[in-house]
Amino acid sequence: MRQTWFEPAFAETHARKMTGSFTPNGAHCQGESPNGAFVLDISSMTVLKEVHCLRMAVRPVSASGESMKIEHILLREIRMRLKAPFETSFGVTQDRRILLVEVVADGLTGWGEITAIESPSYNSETTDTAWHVVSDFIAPGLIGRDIATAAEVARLLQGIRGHNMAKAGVENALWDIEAQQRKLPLWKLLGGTREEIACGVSLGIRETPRALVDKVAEELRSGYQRIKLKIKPEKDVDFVAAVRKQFPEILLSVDANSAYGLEQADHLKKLDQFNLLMIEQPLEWDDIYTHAALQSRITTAICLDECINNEQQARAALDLGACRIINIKLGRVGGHSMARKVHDTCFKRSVPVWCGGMLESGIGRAHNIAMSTLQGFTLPGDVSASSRYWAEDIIEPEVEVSPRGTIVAPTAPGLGYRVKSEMIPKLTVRSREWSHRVQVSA
Ligand code: OSB
Ligand code: MG
Repeated sequence: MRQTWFEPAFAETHARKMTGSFTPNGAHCQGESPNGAFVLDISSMTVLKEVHCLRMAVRPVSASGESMKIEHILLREIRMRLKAPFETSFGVTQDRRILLVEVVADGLTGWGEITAIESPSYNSETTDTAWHVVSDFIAPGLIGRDIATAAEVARLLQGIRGHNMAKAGVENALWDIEAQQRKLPLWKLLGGTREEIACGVSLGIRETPRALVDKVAEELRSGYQRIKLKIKPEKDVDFVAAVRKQFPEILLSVDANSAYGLEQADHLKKLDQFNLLMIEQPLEWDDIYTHAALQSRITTAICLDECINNEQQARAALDLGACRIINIKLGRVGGHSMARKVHDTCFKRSVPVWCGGMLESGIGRAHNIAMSTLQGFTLPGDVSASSRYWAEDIIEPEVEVSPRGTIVAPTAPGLGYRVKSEMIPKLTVRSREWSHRVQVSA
């Protein structure tokens, strides 16, 4: 039998009730107690010194002594129309089919948004695949479970391969609940330190360079700190040249959403003359390796978006020299826990990160704001005002951007915005719910 002492914060959370033995096994501690087996993930904790006998709770409790019993899960599909069509290299979107996840645990309600889009053209998930995976695997796997922290959800769902966006919608709702339980704004629970986050905008492809320049001027008047232009073959160099000529000093970047191949490296190299902050995801959505070859041929920093689905892939990309910046999207990496791990890995290596967007409703946007307060988010994100997207958003207050191009992090516990539950039924086209006693579907 060996005993381990953990940092005080860990002792507070787990070291209360039981005695058991354990063997450190990679990032995991496994053991047994009178109440059965337990597994502890110690990857983010520091073991100070080992002694004889491990004291811990088998049913883990949170720092406040509470746990979250997942009593109810409600999955809804809502329809929302963007104010204007948004064109990327993979298509045009205007009518969003958004999945919302509402979870009740210990009497508190938390909200998450599944950021999958309608077609599998950004990554492999869609609104419908997420509906399927939440309905048939995630919700049945979590309902009735008792967890100490939302950070445990990822491990509970690790047997479900992929489907990060579906998982993130559910995990993030539990983060909202945990923050409410601890009476903290979510961003503080996550360890955020920025009270104000820097905002940029992502501009869809336009018909002409002139139309694009006019749009950029409008966004700059609103105060946005960085402009990102969507590009694709035939709608790239001339458009970027026109914007750069008109605005020589602004922070400017481009996003190709995998529209090019390495054989177009010489063409992409023409973008080097425009002093861009980055070129986002020029090559295949799942090909880290070839981005390394491209990065060695161009001077503009590559930022990976689609390619980075977890911490290991972030490490691989950085080790290979496939990018110099990473865009973190909560959905793509599977929720706040993994987003924070990707952030921490980048921060340790002094690699800047920023928060990407998926044309979210206010709920997803509020989660993005919380994540963006972590210290490594040093570049302006694609998190912009509700009114850029929607005639009316589903949260209150709506997300507003200051004339300095920032969003001030909310102070209320949890997400920090009220979900306008009176608005949701009107937008809902289908729903399904689970409770820990009976399964009800509608
Ligand atoms: O690649 O960042 C992307 C929207 C949908 C799918 C992919 C992307 C985007 C955006 C929009 O760029 C960002 C936003 O304003 O939400
Ligand atoms: Mg992108």
